[in-house]
Amino acid sequence: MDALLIVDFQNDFTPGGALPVAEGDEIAGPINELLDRFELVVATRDWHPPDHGSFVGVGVDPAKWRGADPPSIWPVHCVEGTRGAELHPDLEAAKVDLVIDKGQDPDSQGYSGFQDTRLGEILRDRGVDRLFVTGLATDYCVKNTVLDARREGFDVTVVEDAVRGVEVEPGDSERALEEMEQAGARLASSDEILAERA
Ligand code: VGL
Ligand code: ZN
Repeated sequence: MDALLIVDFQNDFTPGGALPVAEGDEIAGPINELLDRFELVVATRDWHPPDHGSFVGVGVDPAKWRGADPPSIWPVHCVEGTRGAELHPDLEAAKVDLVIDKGQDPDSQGYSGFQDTRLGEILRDRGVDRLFVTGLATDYCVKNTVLDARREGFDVTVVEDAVRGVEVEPGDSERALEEMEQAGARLASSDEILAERA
């Protein structure tokens, strides 16, 4: 069974948002075209408490901080319940079956949709073995979600034209895609996937 996964396609990660990804809004087109081709569509949301340790200026106890990703590096973004944390209005959200919130622990970046959530369990319960991944950002939450999906044994395809990166350093997205491929993920365009699923 196949599922479409939409990672963090939220207002704050698109132009005009708090942590904008260039052309982040442009992924709406290919994602919307894919929605009808999947029996199960799951969206994740970055969903932080107001004092999340990822935010610039929030003091973090290094003894409590979980994971290798550094804290206090991002502008305040995707605070639970705010407009910036809502799914992007161009996404046909009525076709999303399930929304999974993550990044709720103040002491971890929580980039991956599998971290501290029931995503893996839910997918396995529904018989999903193949994941088609879209969303934002290629070099953070998409990458970490894909690497965890591979660790959990899912077959993963990354939809190249339905992801965009933050690019803190130029080339970060390209390197992230290579890392995902190294981990066994396949890269394909939305047109290729539409043709496969016609
Ligand atoms: C993300 C930076 C901080 C992402 C989330 O969704 O890729 N990036 N929090
Ligand atoms: Zn975040």
